Amino acid sequence: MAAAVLGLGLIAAVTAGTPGHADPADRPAHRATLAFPVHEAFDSATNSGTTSGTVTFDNGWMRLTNTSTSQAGSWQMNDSFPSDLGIIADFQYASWGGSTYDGRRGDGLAFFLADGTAARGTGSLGGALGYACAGSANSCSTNGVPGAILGVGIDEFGGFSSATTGNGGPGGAANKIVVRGGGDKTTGYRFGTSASGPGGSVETGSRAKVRTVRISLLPKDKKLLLSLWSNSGPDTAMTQLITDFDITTITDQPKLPSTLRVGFSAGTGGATNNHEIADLDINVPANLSIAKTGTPSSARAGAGRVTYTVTVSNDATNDVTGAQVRDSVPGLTSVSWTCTASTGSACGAASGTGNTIDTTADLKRGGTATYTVTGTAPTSPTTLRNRGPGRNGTESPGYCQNF
Ligand SMILES: [Ca+2]
Repeated sequence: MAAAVLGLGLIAAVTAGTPGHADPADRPAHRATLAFPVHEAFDSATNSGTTSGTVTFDNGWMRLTNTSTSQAGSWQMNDSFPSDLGIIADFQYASWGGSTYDGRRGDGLAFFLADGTAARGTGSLGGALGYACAGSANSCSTNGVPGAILGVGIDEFGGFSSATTGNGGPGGAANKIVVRGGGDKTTGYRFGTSASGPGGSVETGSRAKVRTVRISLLPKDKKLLLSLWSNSGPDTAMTQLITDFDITTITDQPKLPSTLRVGFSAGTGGATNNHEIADLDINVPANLSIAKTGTPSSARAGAGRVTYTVTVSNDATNDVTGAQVRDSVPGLTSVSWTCTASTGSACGAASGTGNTIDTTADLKRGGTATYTVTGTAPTSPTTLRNRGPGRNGTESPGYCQNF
């Protein structure tokens, strides 16, 4: 009897965490140390953070500035998290409805990180986006966010690149995503790098054209590597705009504190816009891999029940909660599976049936979840191969979908 080659190598998608879709009531919103994943919907003035400056809440959006001139506002989470974990943050923003100065609306908004022990506060208005210090060329006279570590400006007007922002810069440049380093009072906030917005713009023009930005920050070999993705509106692809920029190379960059908080800020000057955040998800990066182990990669047709195992492993980077495990089981029928986890880790479900495994696991550093899959081989000779987007889930950082 001919052998039916069963493609037992698997298509697997392993996603660390599933941000953003569960009921916020299920989320740990307020703890001394954040438990990941974190979700903040900004649907109410009562939320997981504290505001300063011109912040209001409106129909599910946090409005950091309205369309009045010369404003700045900010929000910072109440709780902090260890800085050695790295983070992946996804947020949704809109910038719209303002009036122009010199032909452009503005100024922009920023995602930032600050020392978890620093006082909260807002930076300078206008082109400093409520994050950086500001003043004259290469010199600051008004303060930035206290104890700041990193600011990523979504800058429609262009002032966040200016020499009069954050003790210097390459010069005003509109529609950029701009990375500035940390600082305190009038020191630091130096220019790091910038990239043009997707499609050459960063302004959404309306809430309906909300954009999603993903920022990943990964500690690696004493470096702190920042990557950034943005889409250009609903149902558009995420484009990677910044890849592994090491923020420790920025002039006057502060030493990394032991804990961090996430914040948002925005500013207006002569140019204005509503600068708004709809949603924030934060997770820790995890480096998951997935492998078929044991038992044959081919089986005779009519061989009856076939069993193989799939092991999902978490490396030593971070514990991960709610990692998604997906596997398509080709060729077999009457498929069932059971899951066991290593000590301290947990299977989201102990067992399941069907040719699509779609489940979750909580995996400690170095932890594993092992799926024992059993199905019935086909009765006639057939070549069945399973070709997928990747054999493992290690496409950094912990996500292998949506890119
Ligand atoms: Ca919201």
